[in-house]
Amino acid sequence: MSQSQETLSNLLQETRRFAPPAELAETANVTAEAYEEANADRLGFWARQADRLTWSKRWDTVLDWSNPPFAKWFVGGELNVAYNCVDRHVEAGLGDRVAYHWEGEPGDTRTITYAELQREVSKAANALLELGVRKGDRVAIYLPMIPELPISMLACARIGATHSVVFGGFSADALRTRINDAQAKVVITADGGFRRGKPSALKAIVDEALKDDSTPSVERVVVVRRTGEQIAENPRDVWWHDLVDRQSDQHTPEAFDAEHPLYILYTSGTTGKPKGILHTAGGYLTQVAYTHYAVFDLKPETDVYWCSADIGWVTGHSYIVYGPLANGATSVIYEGTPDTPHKGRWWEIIQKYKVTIFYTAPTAIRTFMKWGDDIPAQFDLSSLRVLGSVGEPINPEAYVWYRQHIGGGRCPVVDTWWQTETGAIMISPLPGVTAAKPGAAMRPLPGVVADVVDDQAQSVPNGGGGFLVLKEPWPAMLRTIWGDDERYVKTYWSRFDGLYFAGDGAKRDEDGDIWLLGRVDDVMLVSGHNISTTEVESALVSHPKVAEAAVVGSTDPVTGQAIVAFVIPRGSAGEEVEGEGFVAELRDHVAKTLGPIAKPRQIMIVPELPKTRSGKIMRRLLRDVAENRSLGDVTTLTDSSVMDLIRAKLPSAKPED
Ligand code: 6R9
Repeated sequence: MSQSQETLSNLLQETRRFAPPAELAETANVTAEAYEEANADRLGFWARQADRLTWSKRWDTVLDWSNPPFAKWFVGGELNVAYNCVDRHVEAGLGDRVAYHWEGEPGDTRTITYAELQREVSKAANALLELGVRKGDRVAIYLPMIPELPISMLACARIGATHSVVFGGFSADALRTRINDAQAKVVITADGGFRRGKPSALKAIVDEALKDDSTPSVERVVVVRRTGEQIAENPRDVWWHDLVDRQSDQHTPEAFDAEHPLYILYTSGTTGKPKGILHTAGGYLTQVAYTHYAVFDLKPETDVYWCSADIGWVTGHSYIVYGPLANGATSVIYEGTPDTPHKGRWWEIIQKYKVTIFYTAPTAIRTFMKWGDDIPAQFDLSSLRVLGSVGEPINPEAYVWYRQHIGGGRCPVVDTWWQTETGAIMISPLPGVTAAKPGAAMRPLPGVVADVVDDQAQSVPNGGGGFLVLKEPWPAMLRTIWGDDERYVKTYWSRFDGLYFAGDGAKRDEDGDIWLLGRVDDVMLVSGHNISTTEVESALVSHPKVAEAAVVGSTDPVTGQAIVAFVIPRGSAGEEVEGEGFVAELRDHVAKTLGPIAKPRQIMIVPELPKTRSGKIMRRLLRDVAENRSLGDVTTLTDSSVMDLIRAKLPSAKPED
């Protein structure tokens, strides 16, 4: 990035700091010494974290990096991931501890202890074996947020089958592509799940994906009964309750190699077919367990932890299933949407289960800001002690709102940067150590080596902007793209020699702390200045009447690209937001916050923004709108009618000077 990026970034100065509460700092699981310890001996540090797990055979070598970028961690070691997540806690006398408080959207609940989880996972493992699933086979899992989802994942892990969870909101086409790429032998699904008070029809989508022999690898489909809706039955189908309930609840886990494939998870990206990100057993479990313990300061005896993500995304894999269970945590799982049956549902869940650690995404936080402060205020959230954020850069205003209105001003907020590919959290404050800045992911965690570099791969000085890279391999790193080593090398390791390129823009502030600026494809070039969408969006969201903003660069004959903003007003802003006055006020506000160069050419007031199903803003579609093109691929949108709502707003939103 050019020098001009620096000038702009420095205008958005953040002076607020939130030091850890004294009590948390005193009792924190991880202190500042961990950074020094890892710096002094990075591999020794990771070996000590791996020792928190139970291995059937200890490794000989911590890392084999003789054939980069193909890493092998804990070479020669053997373990069973499901044993580590379940059985060992039961053996340690913790069988009565709750693993999951599950809350269905209609209000039905299920509490599962570690002892019950051990029986359920064993039965499901025996069922998969009966269906002929063996070590190394792939199993596709297409389930709603019900207990059978983690149970199925753990059953696969237990017998050495590799799971591929496909998010329940994906279409038949998306499901078919993923099943075929992984050559899945079995599909586990449900008749449906509950979303917004209605049963969804999952099984019909599976039938559509599998029709006319278009997925030849699939031998059987296991169907969980969740909604009780009528479904079409097929000879290859078997009901979960017919198959699993009659199995023995005893199963002896076998140890697998540390590099045994644990799961494949597809990321869509902007171009080409989805990439099957491959994670393996030992390194992955080591890092998710460590980061869950360190970043959330988990005290498994007393904490109640809730990550609101869907298990269909990597956040759910690492921080609902593998990390928390490896640590023997008690977690909450919620099936449905935050506004069913009312907009306080999440806060009601926190109050009910006395949740102490809560992990969610900026998109959710901004939605709650839009709905108004009075909603969380109706609930008792005093049990909370640590809050986390993931998925997108968190705008400083959203951060402060989250801290204040959810955390009561007393809970540290950890902004955690990572990716499906990294498997685990990489950059984040530590709640008992870091004086966090709202909007900054701060520093790489102990054992992680990250940097911000320019296009010549040189580290930028403090105050500079550039590309985020990872300089050393880490235990939970992806091992390859399933079936496509060449694409793995090309996508992540070719832009900078010997460095992992994350695809994100970042800056380093005057203190050396890292701020994420969004995907590099989203950076705008205005009159020769590189301007990050994230910074303009944060400036807009810092206006008291703005709940959410998305910014794109639109082709402009004069400036090359011009900034076009889409803005959702806050719930309380009411009528005031209609009309020219408000738009002018916002443009001035951006000019004051960031400088005149960042003033949007055009601002459109819209009711919704297009988001991917994991909650990330789809700027590509907004660029199509801004440039008056027909829309590109909308299949990953949560709700495609959002684009019609935005289009309907267009005539009134005329460009200004
Ligand atoms: C975990 C997850 C990865 C991309 C990543 C980045 C964005 C995630 C972030 C963040 C800024 C954070 N991202 N966390 N950007 N601050 N705390 O979201 O994985 O779905 O693979 O997305 O998400 O752009 O490159 P995934």
